[in-house]
Amino acid sequence: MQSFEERLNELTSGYQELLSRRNVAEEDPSGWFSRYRYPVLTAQHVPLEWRYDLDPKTNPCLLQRLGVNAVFNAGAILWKGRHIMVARVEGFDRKSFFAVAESPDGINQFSFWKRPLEIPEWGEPTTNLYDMRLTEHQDGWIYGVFCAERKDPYAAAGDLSSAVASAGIARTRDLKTWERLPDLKSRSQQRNVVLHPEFVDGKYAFYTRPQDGFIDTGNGGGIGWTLVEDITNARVEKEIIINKRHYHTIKELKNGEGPAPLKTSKGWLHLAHGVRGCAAGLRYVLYLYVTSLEEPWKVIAEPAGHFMAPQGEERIGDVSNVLFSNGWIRRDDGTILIYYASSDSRMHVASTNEDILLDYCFNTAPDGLTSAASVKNINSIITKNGKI
Ligand code: BGC
Ligand code: BMA
Repeated sequence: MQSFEERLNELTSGYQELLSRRNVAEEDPSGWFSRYRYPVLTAQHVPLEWRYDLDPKTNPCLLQRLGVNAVFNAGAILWKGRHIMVARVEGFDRKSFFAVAESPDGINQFSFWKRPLEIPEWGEPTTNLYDMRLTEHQDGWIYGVFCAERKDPYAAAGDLSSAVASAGIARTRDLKTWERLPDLKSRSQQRNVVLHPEFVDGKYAFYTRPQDGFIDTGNGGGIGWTLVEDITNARVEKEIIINKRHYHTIKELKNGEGPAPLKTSKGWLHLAHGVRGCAAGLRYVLYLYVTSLEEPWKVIAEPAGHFMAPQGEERIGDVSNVLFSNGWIRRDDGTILIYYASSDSRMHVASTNEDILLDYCFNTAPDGLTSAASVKNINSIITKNGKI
C-alpha cells in the first residue's frame, strides 16, 4: 500500500498536470465555431483541499471525504478583463452548489477560487440550486439568476420526486459576497430564467420559461418575457411567449434561454437550448436566435435546427445526450467563447466570433416546418451554385 506521502504526491502531480494541459482548437466543418478538444472544467479540477482531509493524523489513508460527481452548466462573465465561470458543482450526494473558476485566457488553466460560494437563503430553505445565469446589469450590479428547487409541499404522501422550481436571484459587486433577493414570484414553475442586461421602458426585463409542472411543460409555450418594476420584489405579472416550442422541431418538448443575450449592431443575439423526446430519453441541443434592438421581445432571425449538438464523448455522461449552455463571453475584438456542458457532466468551450454568428443567424434558412420546405431550400442552394 502507498504511504500517505506517496499518495499525496501522486494526487498533486495528477492535479497539476490536468490544470496545466494546453487545449487544442478543432474547427467544425460548418465553419460556425471551433470546439476545443479537452473539457475545460471537470470534477477532477475541484481542488484536492475540498475533497480530502489532508491531515495524516485524522486521515492516515488519505481517503476522499467529499466526492464531486460533476462540474457543469456554468454561467460566465468577462469581469475586469478576467475570464470567469460560475460553475454548478454537484457532489456525490446530488446537491449542487456554485463555485467560481478563472482562466488567464478563457480556454486554458481554469482553476477554482479558494472556496465555493455561499449563497444566502431566502424563504423556505432551497434543497438544490443550479444553473446560474450572470448578467452585468445597467444598474451597476452583477446578478446571478438560478434555479431554486424545493420539494413540492402538496405532493401526495410517498411521492418524493415532485418538486417546485423557481428563479432565485442574488447580486454581487465582487463575485465573492452575494446578496440574496426574494425569488421571482410566478404562478408557473420557473427554470431557465435570465435577466436582460438593460432596462426596458425603465424596468427590469426577464426571459422566463413558464411550466405547469416541474418536468412537464403543460401549457408552457416556450421562452417568455416579462417586465418587473422592483428587482427586490420581483413578480411575473404579464408574461408573453417570445420563442415558441413547435411540433417536429428541435424544441418540440421544451426550450429555455441560455446565457444573457449579447447586444450587437444587428440585434440581441441569443443562445438557447431545445429539447425533444425520443426512445433514448430527452435530447438537448443548442440553437441561436436574434431579437430586435428596439423591441428585444421580437424575434427577427432564427435558423432552422441546432447550432451545436452533442458529439462523440459529449454524448455520454450522467444524463446522456445533453448539451446545455448558460454562459458565454464576448471580448472587445468580437471573439465569443461559448461555455457549454455535455451530458450534465463536464464543461467545454467553443470559440467563434460575432460576425460569424450573425452571418449564420441571418443567412441560414428558418425552419419551413415540413420536409417539402427543406427540399425547396436545398434546391435553391443548388440552383444558385449552378449559376456561379
Ligand atoms: C436536476 C436538474 C434537472 C431538473 C429537471 C433537477 O432535479 O437537478 O439538473 O434539469 O431536475 O430534470
Ligand atoms: C434541465 C436543466 C439542466 C440540465 C438538463 C438536463 O432541466 O435545467 O440542469 O442540464 O435538465 O438534465
